Amino acid sequence: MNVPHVTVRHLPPGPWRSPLRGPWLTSVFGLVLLVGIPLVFVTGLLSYAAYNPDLAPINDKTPGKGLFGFYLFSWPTDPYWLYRLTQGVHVTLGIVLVPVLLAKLWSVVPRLYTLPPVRSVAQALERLSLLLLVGGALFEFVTGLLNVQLDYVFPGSFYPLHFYGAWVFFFAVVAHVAQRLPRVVRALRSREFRAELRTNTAGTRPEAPDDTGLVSSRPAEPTMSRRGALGMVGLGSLALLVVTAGQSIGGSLRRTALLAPHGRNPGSGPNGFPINKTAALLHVRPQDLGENWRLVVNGNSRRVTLSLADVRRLPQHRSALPIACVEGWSTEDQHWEGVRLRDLARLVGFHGDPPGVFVESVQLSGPFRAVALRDNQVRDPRSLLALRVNGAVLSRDHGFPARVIVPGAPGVMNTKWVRQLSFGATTFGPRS
Ligand SMILES: Nc1nc2c(c(=O)[nH]1)N[C@H]1C(S)=C(S)[C@@H](COP(=O)(O)O)O[C@H]1N2
Ligand SMILES: [Mo]
Repeated sequence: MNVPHVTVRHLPPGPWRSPLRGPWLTSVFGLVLLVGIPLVFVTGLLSYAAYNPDLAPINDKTPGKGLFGFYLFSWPTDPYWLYRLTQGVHVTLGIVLVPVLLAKLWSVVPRLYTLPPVRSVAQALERLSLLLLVGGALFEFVTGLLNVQLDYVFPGSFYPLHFYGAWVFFFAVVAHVAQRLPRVVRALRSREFRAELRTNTAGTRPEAPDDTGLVSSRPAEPTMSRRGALGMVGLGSLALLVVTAGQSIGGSLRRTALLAPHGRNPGSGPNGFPINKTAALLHVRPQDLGENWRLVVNGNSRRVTLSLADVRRLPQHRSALPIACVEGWSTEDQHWEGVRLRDLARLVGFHGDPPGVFVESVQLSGPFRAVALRDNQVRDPRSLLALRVNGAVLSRDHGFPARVIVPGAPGVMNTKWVRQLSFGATTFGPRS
């Protein structure tokens, strides 16, 4: 349907001759991204909040955030699988959207080559916003994928890159949607989705040329229907879902998680669940975990030093909690056993509601050797300094002799090889 008052723009003749390119197809891909990308964005922001960055400098991987931290809140401990869900969605959906993103870019790629490149100030601004949009999208997806697959390709700098990139991308998306939404609605109404799904290659005709300039002026013969193109992208996404989701869903699906860098084969037995970083990799010294290991518990005016035997004599409690990593993988509930954090607070004089705690590992360096936990996390009866898991003593790589486990929180908060707990530490800085 060609509305008379609409100026018809064609693509420059060139290599872009697919008869499938047109506003309808672009809008279908765009609509999927319009639903998916906000979910990825919001779950990403939640992930930042889940680190409790305002509690202590060591928790904050993006200290220069400024106003972009406006939304931060105390991360709750309920439901106990909260971060498992939000971060599983963030990473899995991000990966599953990759084929859609590529298809969307393919569908508009000729427009990125429009000549002359700039005709007016307005057009220059539009092209700049497109640059931020496309650049932002590629940047966010590539940094995210690299971090998940290779972790620490950008030592230390992944968090700020991904965080600021997300905000740039967000503003570019808002501007783009504001500009394009009426056109998308018009394009989606121009063809019936179900009719399109019934059309085979032979019946496939180019869309009517319009002012979007997406339709080729010399369309080639179709080699694929729109149904085929949508199916191909959909299958691509489905395939990625199948090889990814298992790392967060777990169970026997973990074996299908071919793209999961962590623990497709976590071993068997009580300690047979994924390990993020082994003791050897983090240079945790065996002599610090042996006979000489002591747990130091600090209160405002009291310090208690406990041997492993002492810790074992304190009241032991159980809780079933998963480990859920920022990289998107998580475990099913594991059955932990150990001393409640709030009981340890009581040991150094906090008899009412306990304060937050600064947790330090015997590990000498690395970003996750220490963490600050908020009072709601210490107060929760499921929060433990765990000594055992699934009926056995913790393995060295899971944090022997003692590790923290907290409900609802990112894996980062579950410090392994704990040596010191400082309750109510006002600065949440290291003490000696
Ligand atoms: N001391 C120390 N504890 C740590 C880490 C670390 O690097 N050092 N990594 C954390 C992260 S990022 C995760 S996801 C969990 C993983 O625990 P697991 O290896 O037992 O599965 O441990 C946490 N505890
Ligand atoms: Mo993690």
